[in-house]
Amino acid sequence: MEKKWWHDKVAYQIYPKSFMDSNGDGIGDLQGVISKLDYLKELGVDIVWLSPIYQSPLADEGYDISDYYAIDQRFGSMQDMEELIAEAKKRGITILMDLVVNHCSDEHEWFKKACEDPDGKYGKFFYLRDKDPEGKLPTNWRSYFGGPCWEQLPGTGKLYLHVFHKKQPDLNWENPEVRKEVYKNIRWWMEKGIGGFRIDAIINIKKPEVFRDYPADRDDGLCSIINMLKDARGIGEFLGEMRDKAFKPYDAFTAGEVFNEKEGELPLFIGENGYFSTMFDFSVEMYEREGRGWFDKRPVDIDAFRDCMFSAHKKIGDIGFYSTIIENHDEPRGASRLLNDEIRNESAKKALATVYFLRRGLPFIYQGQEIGMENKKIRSVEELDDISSIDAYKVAIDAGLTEEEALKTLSSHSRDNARTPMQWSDEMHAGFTTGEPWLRENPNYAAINVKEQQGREDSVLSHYKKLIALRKDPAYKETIVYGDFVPCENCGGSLIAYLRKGVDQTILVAGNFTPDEKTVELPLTADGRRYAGGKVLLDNGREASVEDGSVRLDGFGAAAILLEELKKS
Ligand code: TEU
Ligand code: CA
Repeated sequence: MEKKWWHDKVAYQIYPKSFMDSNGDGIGDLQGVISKLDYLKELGVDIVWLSPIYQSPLADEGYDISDYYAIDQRFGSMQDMEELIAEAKKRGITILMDLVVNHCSDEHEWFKKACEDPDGKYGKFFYLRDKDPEGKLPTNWRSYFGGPCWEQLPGTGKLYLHVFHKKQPDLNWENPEVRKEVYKNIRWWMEKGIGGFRIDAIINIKKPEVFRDYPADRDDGLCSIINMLKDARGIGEFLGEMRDKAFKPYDAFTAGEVFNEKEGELPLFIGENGYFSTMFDFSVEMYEREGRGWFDKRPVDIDAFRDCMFSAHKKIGDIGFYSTIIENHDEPRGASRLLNDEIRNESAKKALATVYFLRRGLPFIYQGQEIGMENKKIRSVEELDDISSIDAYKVAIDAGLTEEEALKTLSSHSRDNARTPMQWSDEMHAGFTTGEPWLRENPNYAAINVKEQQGREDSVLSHYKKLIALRKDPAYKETIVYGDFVPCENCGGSLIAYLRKGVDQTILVAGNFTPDEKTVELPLTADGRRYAGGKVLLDNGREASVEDGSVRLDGFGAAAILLEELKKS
């Protein structure tokens, strides 16, 4: 595999609205981010992905952009943005913007002009259809956030398509003018000195040639939008063009948010000369995908997590580099989702960090993950901010769940879980703001916060620092970044173990997610011998050792161990 500058880096996702508020209005902002750059530097972060900070009505918290060339004043100014890029650079940190171009906001100038003149230039920027006199919609597709994908184009006799919220009209990528605008914007931001983009919801830009109905899958008579994605062919033409015209000239780093790519498409997306540098490994999300709604998601435990991880590596092999995650702004907290109530302790959180972080791929840490932040209990529907969660609540009630049951579902799945204020200290509002936070903080901030963990050698935060340092250690870096991923298939329940095989060294990574001591048999060496022992490079404070071909782990133990081969007799 051709080596790239970003392969050995560590990335961190910031959700600006919830990261740090600098002026007491309860909303995180760019000056807040700047004030925490030293914290990120000390942690060992090289790449920062900023969730959207463009001008936006914030209907979907910034994933609905009304001006791609302006910063929303709640987050700051363009001057603040320039300062952030420059200050980050001084610390060796590269900034990634979020590229949200499947749709814009209904408050974008293009959409307003389309309403004024649907048959004119800007009408062609969107997917418009004439309204049927009988009121039948063009298709029965359900938007990701609930309800039909079609909405009346204000002031006209037409409908427009929105695969997400109605305030997020889909841009018509078939129109070369739209693509030209997108590429122009990408180049404009690259000129500002950013390192590249995380690319939002990109699989949705290609629609099928023929718009048709699919069998309804819920009582609302609608069908999942995924059906139309399956019929869409030829996304590669758009993505290849974007790569060549916008990314390549700047050698931009790009991380695609790709769900539902088709069988065999992985090499096209992130192989040599792929459309993107990398894409996220969403195998856990794909595993749990809802049937009838969020309440119907398949629970993920440690064994499911391990199986997803192993199959993802099998699938990607040497094709490219995944970006690895345990959470992001759309998911519940990794520690809450993957560790059940009985095992959610600091050792297990550090074990989880270990097994995900030392995989092959580019690790992304989501803000607060590094201190083991957890889901927040949702007490009432009024507390919900996220549009997707509000819909999921309704879907659960319509399906016959009680209010209590529906809220329980939301407490485990709501996107708000990831969006509560970052927990900096045990001061009021977790040290996030001196005002009233836009979203209630998790009441556990007195126990879980950066300040407390910074001073403690055995904290989750200290463990992340050690993981990052190990990944960058010249003695092991080559193996951790490029070594093969060899799963220990016979791990057993609630255990995860794999080898990273480099040119001349093998590192075992293992985690025990039970309170009891466990032993896992290791695969044999290439020439059929057992591993004799090993040097612990990192552990989570619990004991781990290798002897006679197996690894022994304390309850909740996790470690990275440099394996020693038995000398040939
Ligand atoms: O998410 C895209 C996506 O595929 C969603 O369906 C995601 O699975 C869902 O939000 C889970 O509830 C991206 C962004 O990450 C998300 O925050 C935005 O809301 C969405 O695009 C629209 O821009
Ligand atoms: Ca603010």
